[in-house]
Amino acid sequence: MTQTVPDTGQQAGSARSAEETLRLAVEYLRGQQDAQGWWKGELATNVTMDAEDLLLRQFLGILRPDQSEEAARWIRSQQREDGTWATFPGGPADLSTTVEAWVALRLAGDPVDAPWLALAAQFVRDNGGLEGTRVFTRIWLALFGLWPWDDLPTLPPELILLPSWFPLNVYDFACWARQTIVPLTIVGTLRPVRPLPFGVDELRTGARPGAFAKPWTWPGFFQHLDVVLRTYSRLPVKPLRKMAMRRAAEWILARQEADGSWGGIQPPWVYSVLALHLLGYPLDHPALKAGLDGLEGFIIREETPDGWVRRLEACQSPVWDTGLALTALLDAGVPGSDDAVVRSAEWLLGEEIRVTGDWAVRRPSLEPGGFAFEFANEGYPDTDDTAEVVLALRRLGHPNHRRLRNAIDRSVAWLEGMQSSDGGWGAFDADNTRTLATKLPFCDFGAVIDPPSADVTAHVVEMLAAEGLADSESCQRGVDWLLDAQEPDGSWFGRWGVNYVYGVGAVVPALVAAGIPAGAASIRRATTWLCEHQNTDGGWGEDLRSYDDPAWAGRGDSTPSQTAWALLALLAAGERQLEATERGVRWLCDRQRPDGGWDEAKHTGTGFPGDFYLSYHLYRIVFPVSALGRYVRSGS
Ligand code: R04
Repeated sequence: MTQTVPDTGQQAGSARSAEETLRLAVEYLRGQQDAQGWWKGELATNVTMDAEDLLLRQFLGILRPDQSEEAARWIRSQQREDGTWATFPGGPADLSTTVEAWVALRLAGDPVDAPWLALAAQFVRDNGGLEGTRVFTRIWLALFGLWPWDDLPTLPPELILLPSWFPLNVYDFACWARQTIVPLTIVGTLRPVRPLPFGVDELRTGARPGAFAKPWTWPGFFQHLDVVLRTYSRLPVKPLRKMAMRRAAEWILARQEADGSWGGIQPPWVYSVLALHLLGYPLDHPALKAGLDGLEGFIIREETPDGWVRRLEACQSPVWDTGLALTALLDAGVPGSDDAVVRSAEWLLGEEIRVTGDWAVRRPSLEPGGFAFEFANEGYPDTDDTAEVVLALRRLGHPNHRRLRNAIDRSVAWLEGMQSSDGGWGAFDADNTRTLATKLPFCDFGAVIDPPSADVTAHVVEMLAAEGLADSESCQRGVDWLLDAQEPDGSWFGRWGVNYVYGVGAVVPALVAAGIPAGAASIRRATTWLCEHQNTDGGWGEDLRSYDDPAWAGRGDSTPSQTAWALLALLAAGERQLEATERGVRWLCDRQRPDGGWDEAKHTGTGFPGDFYLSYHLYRIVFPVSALGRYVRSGS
């Protein structure tokens, strides 16, 4: 985009200066703040959310025509040229997503011979059919009698009875998988079928399940175990089943959050609603009513030239966004006494978690503390949000200094306690590293454990160092973990952001903060990697395909957030004068919109590497503001 702003004399030509770009961006960011002090950008994912929203409502008998019409309009708007759907913009056709979108559009009344559905069906048949879709997709089909419950992996509700030391107990699963699986054990036991007025034969290949793998391999072992479990579930007398079902229901009810959600994320939420409903809870029962009303609060409606569209956010990110926005404003030089800063800090302090959650199963003597990602997720504070919020709050003088300090001290203690035995940090749990769960045939989608990652560990290390704890044993073990995790090419894997650029953008500032000299070999290799992966336009970008194909590591069209991550690393490494840094800054200045924001068409956030991606709509502003702020202020 060409700029029409007058030359400020900063650069040759008519380009906008870094100072002016920053000033406009700060104004834009201020304009995005809610009156209550928080920021929240949309969290975009893919159309399985919208398809499942319709399927849930249909199943419960509460689907309204306006809802299916508006969701269908959104789903159609996301269809690729070839009639399929992807899990991220610009991505390849995805079989499960295409099947779910096709079923949702049929439900909304699109005729089976509509050209756009015929194209999709052809793709599905040519690429494995229903038979090749993920387990979640086939569960949705089974609910409507379109797939046999018997042809799904069994997950018995008795799982909830296993003690936390036993292999494959529910606490071996990452919290997001745990909260999904427990309600699904109930659904998979009750096996409801509510027919639809249409079939899905257009999507079948007729393929039969393949032969069992050898019993001494994991796939084979679990296939044989499945036969045993299925036989058990057919026994007329199952001594533990009734107790297990009751315990599972209690487990679910005890974990509903103040906004009616479970874990603040769509899958546990939707399956918990389903499970309670199937157990006989009426839709006007307080738990179900809160669940369904709360879900409606995650709906975004928008008027488009084609009419209203409706889409469901998989999750909401206010605490994360507010922590990052506050850091960005402070990086830009906005004073701690500024009204926007004070209001956001005040709001964040009110979000501190003071009760224990599932994390206490692995750390029973640890005092509660920390922050979660969402408005309401008391059971699942995470280390990443806690580190980022502390990094922001600690820079403020607060009118009530004691209150701020106490919250920070509790967060620091909680984070130290949440360190895994190998020295790194996972996002929601300590030592959530048992890989047995990943071998279950049920778990064919997404990450199901939460082991330490470089990005999260870096955020915690950076925070400990900022708090003066760089020399503590906890921080030093974190540093060692990070040095150990560096890739041979000098980068770090990005678990929650795309991808190696995110890893480097998190780890380099952390290592430097923790006292590793900018000239150390590890830092040099990282900055060299960045310089080698800068685009010719001066920006950085990394395609989501980097998670599946090493050829894409560090490569892709430049985006504002990824360019900013690279700059944050270069600036932390003391490379302000480097030409690569200047060109990166120029890329941001040249691409800024007249209103002070940036466009970002790609997803740069990661839900599950390879399977599920997120677009945080605020990333395109908060990270450029931080990077430009640190650039401008380190130059004076
Ligand atoms: C960027 C920092 C993130 N920090 C906290 C993470 C918060 C969000 O975490 C999740 C978001 C998710 N969405 N959907 C799922 C999910 C899981 C998360 C999800 C869960 C289960 C299944 C499918 C999707 F942990 Br099954 C939006 C670390």
